[in-house]
Amino acid sequence: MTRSLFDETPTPYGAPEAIAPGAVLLRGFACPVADALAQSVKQVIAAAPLRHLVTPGGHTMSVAMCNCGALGWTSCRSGYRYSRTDPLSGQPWPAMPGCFLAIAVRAAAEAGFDNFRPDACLINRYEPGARMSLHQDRDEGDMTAPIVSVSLGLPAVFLFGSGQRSDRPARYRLAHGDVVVWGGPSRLAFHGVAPLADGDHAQLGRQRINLTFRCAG
Ligand code: MD3
Ligand code: FE
Repeated sequence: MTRSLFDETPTPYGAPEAIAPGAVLLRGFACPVADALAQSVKQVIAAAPLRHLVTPGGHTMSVAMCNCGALGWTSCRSGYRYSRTDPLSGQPWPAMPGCFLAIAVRAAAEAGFDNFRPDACLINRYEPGARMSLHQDRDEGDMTAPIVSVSLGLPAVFLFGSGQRSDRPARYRLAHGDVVVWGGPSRLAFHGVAPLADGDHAQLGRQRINLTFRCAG
């Protein structure tokens, strides 16, 4: 696997980019706090280990997940739901680290959402080959609130469709430190992630971590 010097150059934080109605891309926005975020991810997953959820259809997801905050997203026989406790331990999810909440609130404000107070953060861990097929996020209680996503580690190709699964999705490369705010008409758009290409990230190694902040309750 060859890597160009270009891939390792941190993305400079430029102007917010509107990529769809209600969707704002903040390239490199989390770069200044990326090390602190990665450190906090380690602490959270030490308390609530990453696990591969089984879909209600019986498939094991290639992405490994866990949660922090008051509510966590999990699968069960009948579908998906937000739960106050980790089904693996029966304990509440780890608290949302202060640096998580701070970057999510700042990013939302940058995109025009002034009172964003997420109560859930889903941590997704992609190893090479892991992917997420096109889906909508519709288990959250407050659909007027945006979802804020923070990418760390290896770059991924993010697929962004319209309101219909059948439309051919647009593709965006999301790299270390990139933040996207998905609100308004984009909140219910179909989206997914193409299989992760192998690589070795200077800070995170052979993986991509994605944090999504949600108002679930
Ligand atoms: C667009 N995660 O956890 S983040 C997910 O990179 C999820 O791990 C992907 O989709 C990842 O549900 C994508 C970007 C994202 C998150 C939520 C969205 C885009 C979205 C909700 C609505 C529209
Ligand atoms: Fe999603």
